[in-house]
Amino acid sequence: MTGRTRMNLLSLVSVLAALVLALAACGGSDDSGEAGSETAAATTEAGTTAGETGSTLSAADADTVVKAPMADPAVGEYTFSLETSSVPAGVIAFEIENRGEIEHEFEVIKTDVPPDQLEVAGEKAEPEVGGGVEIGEVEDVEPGDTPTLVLELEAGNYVILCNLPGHYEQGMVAAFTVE
Ligand SMILES: [Cu+2]
Repeated sequence: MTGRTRMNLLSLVSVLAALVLALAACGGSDDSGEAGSETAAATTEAGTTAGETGSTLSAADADTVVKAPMADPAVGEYTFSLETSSVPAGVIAFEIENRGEIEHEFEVIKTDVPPDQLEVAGEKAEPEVGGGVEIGEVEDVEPGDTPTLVLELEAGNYVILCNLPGHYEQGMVAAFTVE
């Protein structure tokens, strides 16, 4: 083996090693950096379009299940009757049930604005005003429908509301706290 060949072999080895390292670094940052946001987006999208459990999280993943009837006739058409208003952080499965006579929505917003103080524009609440962030929702919940919305929730203050025209203003909102 000549000196020149050995040099070439050595540099080939270091180029390969550098490539492997670079690939490993790329893979690693993708996994840690974007997996979380993709999960949240997929959940929101599935909840919005299909009105069913998110594609990446299922009810089987839930740390906590919260029965979440809405429009119970004993309370009123424009109401939520959440089983609990406070849960530990983690994966929460909301078992929604429309017990009323008209269509509603189930929208989860992370916000520090109290539920009765959201801004209203036209006939709708503007829960993003004041820093609110929509975490997930199920639209078009018809009477008798029982969709499950599965979301990963971090600690903080949330509101759950129905934002069909006029429904928020008639009181269709509830406070929800994640500890
Ligand atoms: Cu409603």
